[in-house]
Amino acid sequence: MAKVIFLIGGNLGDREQILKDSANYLEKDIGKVNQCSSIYETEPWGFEHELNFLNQVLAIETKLSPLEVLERTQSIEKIMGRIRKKNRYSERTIDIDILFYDSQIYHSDHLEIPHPRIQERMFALMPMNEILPDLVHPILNKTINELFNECQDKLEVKRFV
Ligand code: PH2
Ligand code: MG
Ligand code: MG
Repeated sequence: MAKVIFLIGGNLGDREQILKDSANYLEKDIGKVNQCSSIYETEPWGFEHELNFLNQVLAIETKLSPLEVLERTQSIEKIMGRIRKKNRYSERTIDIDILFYDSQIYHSDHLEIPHPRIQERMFALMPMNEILPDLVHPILNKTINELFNECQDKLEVKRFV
């Protein structure tokens, strides 16, 4: 069994219900949810939008490979009504990102693990720091708590539930 850490979030629609539904789909299609962070309300990172995001981190146990996990997260995003635009970053109902898969390092055209921008994003670090402060980033060789303390991202991230 592998331990996979997901970041889920979106800024359109009934944000809280969509997070709950997505977590239920993840448990059904990928594996047992062992830990989940609080839900955080977060300012859009990397683009301008009037609607804030809700974000949450989940730790799931799975027997699936990284690519199988990716396929399933993409089908759940579709079911949950995600429409992809051409812009790099844009508003969405749900985005499901794989942050870590055990301590594996995986690079392909479609998938990069660990997620390459965790250390730049408070909206990922703060919920991770709540449930997994001692997890070591396998490339940066620092704990989540160290990355959280060093992160310069000043966008607002506050507990929502
Ligand atoms: N995801 C992005 C870009 N910007 N900002 C916030 N607050 N939350 C996100 O989940 C997010 C973002 C790219 O996937
Ligand atoms: Mg993302
Ligand atoms: Mg994504």
